[in-house]
Amino acid sequence: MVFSIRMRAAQGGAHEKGGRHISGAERLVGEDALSRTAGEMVERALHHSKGRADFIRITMEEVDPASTKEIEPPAIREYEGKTMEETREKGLAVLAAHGVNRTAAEKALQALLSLDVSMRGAMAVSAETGERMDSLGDRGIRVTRMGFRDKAEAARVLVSHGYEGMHIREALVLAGKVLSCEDVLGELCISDDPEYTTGYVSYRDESGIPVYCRLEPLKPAGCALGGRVFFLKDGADPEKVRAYLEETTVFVRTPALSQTAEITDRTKERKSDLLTGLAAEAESLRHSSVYRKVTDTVQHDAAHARVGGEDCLMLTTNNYLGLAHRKDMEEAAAEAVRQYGTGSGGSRLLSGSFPLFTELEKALAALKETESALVFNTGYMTNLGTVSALIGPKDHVFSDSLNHASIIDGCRLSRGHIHVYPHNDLTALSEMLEDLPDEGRRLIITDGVFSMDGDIADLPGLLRLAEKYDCLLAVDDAHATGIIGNGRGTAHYFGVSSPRLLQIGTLSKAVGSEGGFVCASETIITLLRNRARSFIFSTALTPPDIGAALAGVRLIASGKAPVRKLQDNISFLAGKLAEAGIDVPGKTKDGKVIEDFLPTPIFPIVLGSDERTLAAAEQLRERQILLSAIRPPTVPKGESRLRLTVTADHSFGELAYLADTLKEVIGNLS
Ligand code: WAQ
Ligand code: MG
Repeated sequence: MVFSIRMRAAQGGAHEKGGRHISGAERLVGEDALSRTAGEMVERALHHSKGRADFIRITMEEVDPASTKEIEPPAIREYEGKTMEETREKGLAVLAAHGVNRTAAEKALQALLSLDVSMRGAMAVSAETGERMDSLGDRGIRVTRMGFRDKAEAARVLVSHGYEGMHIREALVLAGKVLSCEDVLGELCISDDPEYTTGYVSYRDESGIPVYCRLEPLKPAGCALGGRVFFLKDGADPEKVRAYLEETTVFVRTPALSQTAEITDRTKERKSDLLTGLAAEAESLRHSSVYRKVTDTVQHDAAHARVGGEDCLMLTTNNYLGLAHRKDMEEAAAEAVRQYGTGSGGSRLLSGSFPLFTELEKALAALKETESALVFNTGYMTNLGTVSALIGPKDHVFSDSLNHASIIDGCRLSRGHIHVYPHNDLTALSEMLEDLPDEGRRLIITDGVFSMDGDIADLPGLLRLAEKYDCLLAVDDAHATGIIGNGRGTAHYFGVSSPRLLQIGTLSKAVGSEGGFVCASETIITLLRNRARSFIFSTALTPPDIGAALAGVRLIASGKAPVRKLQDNISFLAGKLAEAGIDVPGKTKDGKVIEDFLPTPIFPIVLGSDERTLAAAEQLRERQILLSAIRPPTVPKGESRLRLTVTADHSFGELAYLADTLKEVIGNLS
């Protein structure tokens, strides 16, 4: 037996009581799919981009098989305009070419665009005059009782032609049913989903075949106004149209997209624009202040490099301890090559896990005092794989607003609910946690040392919240491992540990090699080994990477790495910058070193505009000082900065020279 299941959701109470419409849906399903479908509809109402519904009504009704009808789906056409205006014009022209009076179509479009609340259904207008014909107000005609005959097959065919997502599926069915009504000449539809800018017009072509013409973009992104217009033949009875569209059950056959010539048209149309479009984009980047390029650089150690034929003092490496250019590290890498070759040849789970991996993971777990550890190929892949493995669509992740891009991307990939809390603001975070419904897993994630600001997360405070609200807590120690907490990172710096804590880090910065890692409980590591796709589907790092990483971790753990020297350089530079009158958040202010200054090697000198920052970097470059000009999107607009990183390889003399030169250059800026 087939059931019609309908959902209507609103915010601020029921629609009748003045609630704002959030979402509506209708499907025809077998009895076995009733409860699952109801569940999906509830989810959709609770997590809608227009807001969370607090009123949800679900109706289920068995359909009389004798009163059902089966129809062909419309053929799909595509039109992508360069501007919204152009696309709207195209939609009007297409309607006008197929029986709708041009002025009537324009009038209907204007009527849609001047609604102050979206309608729940469609308005019926005369295809001759554009005058509204029904008297159903905001409600309009609600097309219901329709679905694909074989929903899974229809979805498969659509997806295989690049048509993904539910919008087009639902719209094709609706448009098909509407065109199956004799009295309707065509339809115009704009989505009310603020993020969905594609709409369509539908009509019958010269041979009477129903056509669904997608129009992109039909409205500006972020606009929550949408609606539908049905164009009725002259003399049609709107009540008869309504009764048919609301009461007759219609099944739509599976689209046979391979047979429509229109698809080929789309491909042709797109190709001709593609290459010119890309070239124009690249060209405009080249002239912009956020243009990025790569330069050949030969590093001698962490402080000295030859760049473009010139010897420079370098303050722009994350090789904080200088381990990447040490003889003993190079020898460890070479020895690993001699024993295991130059490449791993496979994923860790297949053939790629040579024995140095086990030793390295043991050494990392010991360094961080956790049960277990897992190595990934890069820090970026570590965050991507870890967040997406632990968090799914029903879960919640709480992410500091200044977290690294790899964390942001991991959150997006997880498809969980993302809650961004203001930087290091534990009050705001606890309010967010307090407001959360009880279901789903929660993960709080933060940089340990923030990469662009050099400040440190309040890990003890975060851990208290994680415990109170039953969350996992992940700290990314990319810029903390080998540096703070005697080289053991943020957790050690604060003296905290917990089975709910994940300590993420990289092997590519202070450790002097390449890769990333997670140190955590055996349980978490087992989950990551089995679920983290960036781990599973990457060829393992190479023997020299791991040989060097193991040597680096051992140097740090044994106290033989120059962690102390790095700390001395950090406080020396802070003193010199204070003398030079250069403010560095968290380190110096008004010619003084801040009491309890942050012991991190990252010195952000915020200059404001991209232009000032680039000019300063350029002048420093002329004086053979190399540091990075950090601009949006890496940092917020208006907070462009020189980011200098001090390492253990710098001498006091060089740092003093740096402070003097900075003072002079900043003094010269307008
Ligand atoms: N019957 C009549 N009108 C409806 C119905 C219905 N069952 N459902 C929605 N509407 C009206 C209502 O006024 C909404 O405000 C408006 O349509 C837009 O509804 O190929 O998402 O559900 O990718 O936002 C077009 C797909 C998506 C384009 C349309 O409509 C594509 C969409 P939404
Ligand atoms: Mg919608």
